[in-house]
Amino acid sequence: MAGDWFCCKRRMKGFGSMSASTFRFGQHVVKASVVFLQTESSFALVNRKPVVPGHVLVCPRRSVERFRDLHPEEVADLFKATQRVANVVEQHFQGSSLTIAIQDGPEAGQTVKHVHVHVLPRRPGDFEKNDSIYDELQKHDKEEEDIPAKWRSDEEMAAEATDLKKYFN
Ligand code: AMW
Repeated sequence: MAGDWFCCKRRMKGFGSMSASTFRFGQHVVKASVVFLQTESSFALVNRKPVVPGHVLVCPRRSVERFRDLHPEEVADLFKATQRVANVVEQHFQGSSLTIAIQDGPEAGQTVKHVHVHVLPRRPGDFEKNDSIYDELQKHDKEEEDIPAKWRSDEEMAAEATDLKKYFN
């Protein structure tokens, strides 16, 4: 049964929640303070280097690299969580549209080897050319761009996660 499969998987290596205070995000270990939603098999975190205000990430708990690696139940949970998160960040960051994207594999711009959905609130005129957001997504976390000096502080990220958590209580 799918339910049995899922219960077993929860106890297996690779499951994203490493402890009560940390989550695995590919090669990264992120503090629970930056995670603002947890569901059965997914979690959502704020971004250390957002492309626009409110640019957040939704991930499966199980740390798998490619979208094809997800079990159908995980896909369903991931997209249900993404829909909830998208509604919240659009409202909270006064967006009027959303860009929702997965960079699935290195040639698509993926740098973190753990499936993640980018959710970005959009506003009129936020980019001179609307689709430039995809160029920005591709390059914002490339090596030369992704240096600690450009990351937000733990405190700023935790404060944003605290604000977003309130919508899910
Ligand atoms: W990819 O280019 O793999 O589609 O996107 C990775 C995303 O994860 C980027 O938006 C990047 O800023 C973000 N990111 C990477 N490491 C962390 C981290 N430790 N905490 C929060 N966001 C992160």
